[in-house]
Amino acid sequence: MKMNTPYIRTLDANLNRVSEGIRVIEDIFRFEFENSTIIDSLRKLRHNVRNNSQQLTPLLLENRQVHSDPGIAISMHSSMDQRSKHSDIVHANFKRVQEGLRSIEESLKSIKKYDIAKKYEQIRFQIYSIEKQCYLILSGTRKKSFPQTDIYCLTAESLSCGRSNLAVVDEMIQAGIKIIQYREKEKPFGEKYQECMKIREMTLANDVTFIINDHVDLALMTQADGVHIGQTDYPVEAVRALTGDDFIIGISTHAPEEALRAQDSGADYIGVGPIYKTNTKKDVCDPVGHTYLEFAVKNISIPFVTIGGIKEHNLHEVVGRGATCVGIVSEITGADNIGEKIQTIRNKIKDCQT
Ligand code: TZP
Ligand code: MG
Repeated sequence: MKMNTPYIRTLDANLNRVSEGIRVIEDIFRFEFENSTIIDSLRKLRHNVRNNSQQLTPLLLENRQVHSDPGIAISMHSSMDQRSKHSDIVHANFKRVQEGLRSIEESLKSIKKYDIAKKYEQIRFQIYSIEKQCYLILSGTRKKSFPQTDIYCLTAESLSCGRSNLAVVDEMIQAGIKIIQYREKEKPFGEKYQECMKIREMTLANDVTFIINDHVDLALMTQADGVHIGQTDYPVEAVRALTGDDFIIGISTHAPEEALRAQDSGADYIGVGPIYKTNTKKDVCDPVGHTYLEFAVKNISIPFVTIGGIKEHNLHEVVGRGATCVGIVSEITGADNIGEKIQTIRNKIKDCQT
């Protein structure tokens, strides 16, 4: 097919500009802030910037004319921008990335590649949301973030072989778990409050992120790190207005549209599931299977927890498909030896990743 060279060259230049801009920000968050959540999100987007237009690579290279580009001469004769602070460099590069993405979209539309243009529009929206997260970190407003970890544990007293939530949480912490959700549907609020106050103490002392299921009021009262909500709960934006920015909000999702919406709404992480049939959650929808997990692995740039019916025996199926953090309830709370079970699961995850 005959292609319009100026649009191809614009596309080529901006794909490079966007990747380079993302890389600059990524390196600052890698070496200066050591923030793995931001690094992972940016890395994923940078790969998508390349992969989404892979089919056009030969065309882009054939049309590249570095020496006759007047933009290069102008750039070589202009003085270097003076940016000293990391925040200035990050800000300037986000703008560069956003402008580049917009230009990519327009070029793709001009050569009638509408489907690919849509993918870059999606990346631009994701970049807006990561820019906000980076800003909050740089300005010192945000101190909490979803930890980089392999297992997300949840409580379930009725599935804990007679052990209390507190005893189970203690074993999870001793086994090195880095994030725990308090999920308790049966008890009166007064009791939940007392338990969460105790768990807050235990998790703070051990640098464990503490999330409370369903109840944003309980999470705020007990100074938990965050709340986990469902699709039919209050909207993420409304919860955020109540909690402020230094608070983790997670939301369960069951389909690609829900995941994309959650990401745009400023959620810090999503639940992806239920992958398999589970009896732990009562109001649960049918299993979503592996296809939705594969979508999330490819397209979601915020952290996500793969959950629902995950056991030692099927772990390899989800980790093999790219799940990096698994949410597990009954397989862990119901284990004879919780510490040993966690270690076994952890080893299996590692084995699948190598
Ligand atoms: N959200 C989606 S499935 C689920 C939750 C809380 C329950 C998962 O429990 P289990 O025992 O690991 O299947
Ligand atoms: Mg809920």
